[in-house]
Order: sequence, then structure tokens, then C-alpha cells
Amino acid sequence: MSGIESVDTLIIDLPTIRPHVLAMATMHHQSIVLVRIRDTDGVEGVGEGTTIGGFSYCEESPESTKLAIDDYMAATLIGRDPAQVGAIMADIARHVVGNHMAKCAVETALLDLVGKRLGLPVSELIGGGRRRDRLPVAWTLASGDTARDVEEAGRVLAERRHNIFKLKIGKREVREDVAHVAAIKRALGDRASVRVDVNQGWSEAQAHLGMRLLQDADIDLVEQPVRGKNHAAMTRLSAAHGIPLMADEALRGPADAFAVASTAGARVFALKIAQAGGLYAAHAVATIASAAGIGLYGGTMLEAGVGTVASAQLFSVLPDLEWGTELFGSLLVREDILAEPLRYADFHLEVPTGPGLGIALDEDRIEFYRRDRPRSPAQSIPEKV
Ligand code: MUC
Ligand code: MG
Repeated sequence: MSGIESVDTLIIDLPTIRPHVLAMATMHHQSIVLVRIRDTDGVEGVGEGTTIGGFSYCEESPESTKLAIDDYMAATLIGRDPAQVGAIMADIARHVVGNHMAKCAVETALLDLVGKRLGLPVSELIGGGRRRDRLPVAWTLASGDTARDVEEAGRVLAERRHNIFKLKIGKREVREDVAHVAAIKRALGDRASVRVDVNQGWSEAQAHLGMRLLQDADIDLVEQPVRGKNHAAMTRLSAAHGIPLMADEALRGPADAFAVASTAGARVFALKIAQAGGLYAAHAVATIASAAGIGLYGGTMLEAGVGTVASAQLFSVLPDLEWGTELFGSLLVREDILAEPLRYADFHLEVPTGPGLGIALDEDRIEFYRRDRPRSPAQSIPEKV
């Protein structure tokens, strides 16, 4: 196989269809880092490194992701055989600690490139191959307004796009947040599964109150109610409540997965390729969960099309995906950078079947939304988070 010739990165700011209100940030656009790795035959692999709300979700931002790839990873890639994905990523890990979003973007691009060369989808390069071609997809209601959320949920339910809803809470007082959630659950009844994500917004005492009230309101799942590092509180909450606790921010790779599993800190894991540090690391998280009898949910960092498909390729190989996925990032942005839109139908996302990730990019949109595009004063620059 020919060697890697170039590594290019780009920050792209994609406006969202509406403000997305989370406990720690309100998003008006999603900033993705696109990495393009080319070999000497001109075959290109693409990957995406994405986080939420600048530095407000974790220690990585779009700017730091780009810098990590440009200044600390690219040199390790040049001249290498892209098929040696594991060896290349191990070399990168030897001199780059953390930076999981950046590592995920690079690993995704390598897998895309190798898949294209071999004529195989990425799913066939990981975890024993694909087991499903469609994935159930949740939608997040996070407009910040109950009536608007109820209208939005009713609309996408009627379109048969989503029948699982995740509500973002943790910003307001606990009882106020639960009242908002209960109103939406009452409006949807048995037609949908309703879950919440607190994004670490509660203290342990608030979480006990919240979980009790949410269980009474018939809510199916509570995601990361307390700090992800507070494993002891997660263990106590999981033991005290029937409503399952799902770990998200607590899981930054296999070692965290082992720690949470061995302390019974969660009944469900949100699996995220970016947070775990790539598809292989996320697969290891899934294996630990399955071995411990922990349920799996295919999570998202609200990636646009490239990262969404990379996640879908991994989720398609998992033996168990009891809680479905939330791979809706491509629908949250007004325009994605894919040449063909992803196919969402009948409450599912179809996993592309072509070689590599199975997608092509829309170069005009990339040019239009790239952050470093020269703009005249009259052209509006997407507002920062
Ligand atoms: C998170 O914390 O899970 C996933 C869906 C969504 O709306 O936000 C993300 C991040
Ligand atoms: Mg979450």
C-alpha cells in the first residue's frame, strides 16, 4: 500500500436549525474539525473531530483539536502505510496524551482511506463486521421552551423520524426541570420513550430528588446526573433508584469504562467515538459494558455527517444496542457538508454501505462554511457559541 502524503485540517462552523440549550452551553452553530488524509495514489480518507460549545463540554475545543492534529500528529502520519491503523495510533498515543477528539478524527480518516482502498465499508474493518444496516435514532428536545419542544416532538413523531426523545436539563431548579420533562412525557404518552440528560448539572442530593421525581413521571433513563468523576455518587444513585443511570461524561475510554463498571456506577453506557478516543477505543468500551451486563446506547458529540457516519459504522457492528442511538447531529445543522444527505426514515438512520465511510463531501458547502474563508464585511460570520 502506498504511503500517506498529506494531512489537512479545517474548522467548519455550521449553523444549527435552532438554538440547542444544554446545561453548560447554548449552541447556535456546531464547529467541526474536518481532517483529510491523502496517500500517494491520491486516495483520501476523511474524519471529524467534534465537541460541544467550545471548551464548555470537556478539555478539548475545535481550535485545540486542529492544533493537536497539525502540530503533534501530522508528522507521525506522513510516509506511513495507512493500513497500519493500530500501529500509527499507538505511535501517536506515545507522544500525545488525551486529545481524544483529535485522535478520533485521525483514526476515522485512516479507516475511511483503508476501506476505500479495499472496497469495504469501515464496519467490515472493526469488531467482526456489520450486524445491522439501520439504527434507531433519538432526537434531543433542547429549545429551552416546553411548548416548542412538545410541538417539535409531535412533528417528528408524525413524520416517523424519531420516537425516542432526550431532554436536556440541569440548568434550572430540579422541580422546575422535572415539571418541564413531565409535561412533555404527558403530551407524548406511550408513543415515545422520554429520557433526560443532566450533563453533570446536579449535586448528589439534587440527583436523588431528580431521579425520584423522574421515575414517578415515567421517564426511562437519566444521563450523567452528577460529575463524571464522582464515581462514588454514581454508585450510590444507581443502587438507590430503579430508573437507570446512564454514564456519559464519566466515560473517556476503556479505563474509565472499567472503573465505572467495576463500581456499579451505571446501568447504561453512552458510547461515543470522540469521547473514547476513536472507533477502536469505543469498541473496547462496548466490550467492557457487555461483559459487565451494562446496556449500550450509541451516543453523539453532535457531530455533522462525517462523524455521525463514523459512529454509525461502529454501532452497526455491536452485538447489543438495547437503548438505540442518538445519531441526529446531521439533522441539527441547517446544512451538512455531505454531497448526499443521510437517510433517516421510519425512526432509523440507514448505515451507508459504500467503501470506507460510504460518503462523499460537498466541497462548495465546505468552502462556504470554513472558518478561515475570506469574507466581505457584508457577509455574516456564524456567531460563536
Ligand atoms: C451529550 O451530552 O450527550 C448528545 C445529544 C445532545 O443533544 O447533546 C449531546 C451531548
Ligand atoms: Mg450526555
